[in-house]
Amino acid sequence: MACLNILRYPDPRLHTVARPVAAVDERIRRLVDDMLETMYAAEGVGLAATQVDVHECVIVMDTSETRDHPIVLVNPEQIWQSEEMRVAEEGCLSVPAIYDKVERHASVKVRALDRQGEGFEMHAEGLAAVCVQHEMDHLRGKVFVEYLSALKRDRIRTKLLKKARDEPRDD
Ligand code: GNR
Ligand code: NI
Repeated sequence: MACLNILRYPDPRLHTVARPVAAVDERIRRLVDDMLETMYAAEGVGLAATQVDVHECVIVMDTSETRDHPIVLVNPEQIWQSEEMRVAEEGCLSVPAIYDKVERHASVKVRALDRQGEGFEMHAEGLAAVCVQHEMDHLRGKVFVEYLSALKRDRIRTKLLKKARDEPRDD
């Protein structure tokens, strides 16, 4: 397994739209395992392949307290959403140290393939609902800061560009 580099906003590659996975093969299973290692190392509750510069529809999540319930979603489709909306504070591993409120569906149903290529459905609420909607946005090239005002987004962009300049990473 390997820990992968996470792209940081405003990297334009975060706006790439992911393509569906054609077959859940050894290459995809290796990607999933590397993404899980990367997510746990970064202490995130989710990670989309887009964030590690792989533009295929793959998400990993773990919203358990105990950090031992990995969920793998390949080619996820949202098949239902509650009318009820909820505002929650969000963060993103691609937008470090920035947190702000985003309104999303309170609960959703998602259909996907698992690590073995088997179909399954997941009903998510609470943090899992926030997380799966946040991750599916990444696959469409959307970062949560795009829900914020242009003023906030520009301030975040400037702050992160300055941080990247002052604290370069070798990638
Ligand atoms: O680790 C993460 N925490 C989080 C908290 C509130 C709402 C969404 C998230 S997802 C984020 C990891 C990440 O960036 N996934 O794309
Ligand atoms: Ni994110």
